[in-house]
This record gives sequence, structure tokens and C-alpha cells, in this order.
Amino acid sequence: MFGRLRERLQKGLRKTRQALADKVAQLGLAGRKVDEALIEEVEEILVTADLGFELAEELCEHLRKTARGRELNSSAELMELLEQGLLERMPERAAERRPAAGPRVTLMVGVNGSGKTTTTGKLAARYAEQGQRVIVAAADTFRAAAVEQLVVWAERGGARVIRARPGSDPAAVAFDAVRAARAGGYDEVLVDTAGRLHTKKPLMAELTKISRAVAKEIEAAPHETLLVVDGTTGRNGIAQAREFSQAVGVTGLVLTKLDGTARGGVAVCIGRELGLPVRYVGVGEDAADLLDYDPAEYARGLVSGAEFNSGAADGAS
Ligand SMILES: Nc1nc2c(ncn2[C@@H]2O[C@H](COP(=O)(O)OP(=O)(O)OP(=O)(O)O)[C@@H](O)[C@H]2O)c(=O)[nH]1
Ligand SMILES: [Mg+2]
Repeated sequence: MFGRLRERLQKGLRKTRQALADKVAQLGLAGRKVDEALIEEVEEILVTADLGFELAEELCEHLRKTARGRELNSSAELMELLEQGLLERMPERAAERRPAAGPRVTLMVGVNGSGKTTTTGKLAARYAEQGQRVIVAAADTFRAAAVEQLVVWAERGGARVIRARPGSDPAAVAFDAVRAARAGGYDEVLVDTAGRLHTKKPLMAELTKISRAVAKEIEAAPHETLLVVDGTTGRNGIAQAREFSQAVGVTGLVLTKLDGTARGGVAVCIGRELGLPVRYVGVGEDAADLLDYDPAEYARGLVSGAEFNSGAADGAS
């Protein structure tokens, strides 16, 4: 099982890893000394992978400390040094928040199209597979298609869907779902919300209202508020995360679509800069493509793997 997850993550981060590998290969490392000129070139490469300026600098400092003056034989040697440095600096995985008793309520928030509904569906499928009883609240009442999309996911996983007519109050739908979960002894409530721009005040206020509505039924709810960020948008996610955090107190991040981008480093960067735990990463459209964030595996997914170990990335050098 674990091997399969690792494979999925490796596959999901392939574009990021490959882009790094190609650029590092172009440095022509065989026989080059680790000096300031080289370190500067490496720093630029790391920044383009969206690891963030701060982390790129720290990794360069790691290179200076561990390898200054050393003559390198291959790209793989540099990647190993970077992997070591990265492993020490990955944001930790944090424990999930869970109530001592009763249903756990998770609110999914984020900008339009970031992957909220897909992630909600994937989580519902995962919990159901673990034997949990799941209710999904379709609190995206703007788009009828969003509800249908959720119903398809939920039926696949055996979760119950609480829905309302298009145009009705999303806070009421969320409240009804939590009430039904309490009454029916459910374990998990996932509230899918409509996408909204973090710059639009009234829509952000609506999220606060949804959050308050579920707290009327269960005081500590929502236990988790997950901000779903489209990984392909890179560092834009940071501004989004700040606004959403201010409005609803985000407890964790989900980075999606990492399979479609060479900016996979953004998960590390956003997590570090905001001090928010990364909970899950999305690397595809299947239910099994939502993976628990694992710092060590993630670091390896970014900088190691076949592309380097085979030496293929060294090309003509
Ligand atoms: N490749 C890939 N596609 C994804 C992933 N997560 C979501 N998607 C796709 O991204 C698109 C948008 O996903 P949705 O889940 O509908 O996004 P949303 O945040 O609910 O969108 P709105 O409700 O309109 O704000 C869909 O086509 C999904 O299949 C992922 O991890 N990898
Ligand atoms: Mg949606």
C-alpha cells in the first residue's frame, strides 16, 4: 500500500522533478567545483521551482556548509546534497483536529476551480472506505452542476449528500448537514463551498456565516477548515491563504493539481511562509490521487527519483 502511495506521489511530482533535472543537467556539473558562481546558478533554478526565495537561500547555505570547494561528478551528486538540505527544512506534518466525540466537521474553502469539490469527493471516498459514515453538504448553491458533481462522487463512495435548491442559503445547508450528522451518528461531515475570490468581501463574509452556522449545532465546529489551493498557480496561493485565514481561520492546506505543474515546490513554500500545515496533496483526478502530505516523501518527490539516479539527466556532460 505504502509503495503505491509513494509511486503516485513520485508520478505526481514528475513534472517538477523533471524540470529541475533538466535545468541542473544544463549546468554541466561533471568536474565543476561548488563555488559561489555555481551556487548562484543553483539558487535561480530553485526559485523557478517555486520553492520560494527564502528556502532557496537556505538550501544554498546548506550547499556552502557541506560542499563548498568540492568537485562534483554528476547532477545526481548535487541533487543528493539538495535533498539532504530539503529534508531538514520541510514543514512538519501536523496532527489532524478531531473532536473527542460526535461528528467531525470539515469546511472546504478556496478560490474558483481550485479543486474543492473534487477534494471533497476524494475525502468522502477515503473516509467511507475506512468504514466511517460520511455526510457531504453541498453548500455550493450557486451552480446546480456543482451539486450533481458532488452527488456522483458521494454515490461512488457511499456517502450521504445534503443538498438544497439552487440559490438557497449555503449556511442553512451546512447547518442541516451537521444536524443530520449528529442525529444520525455520522463520523464525518464535509462541507463543500462555492469558489470565491479572496478579494471579494461579501463572499468572504458568507464563509464566516457558514462557519458560524455549523458552530450553532456543534460548538467546536468546524474542526477543520481546509483551504484548497491550485498548485499550478504557484505563489499566488500565498495571498489567497492570507485572506482566507483572516476570514475563516484556516487550519490546513490542500495543494491540488501538482501533477500538472513544474511548480511542485509551492507546497513547501506556502506551508512554511504561512505556518499552516499541509494536510493533503492532489496529484490526479482519481479518488486515490489525494495523498497524505508526508514531508520526507515529498522532498524525495521533488529532488530525487529515477531522473537523477539513472544519471540520464546528465546528458552529454
Ligand atoms: N490533474 C488534476 N486535476 C484536478 C485535481 N484536483 C482537481 N482537479 C480538476 O480541477 C477541476 C476543478 O475542480 P473542482 O473540484 O470542480 O474545483 P472547485 O474548487 O470545486 O471549483 P468551483 O466549485 O467552481 O470553485 C476539475 O476538472 C478537476 O477534475 C488534481 O489533483 N489533479
Ligand atoms: Mg466546486
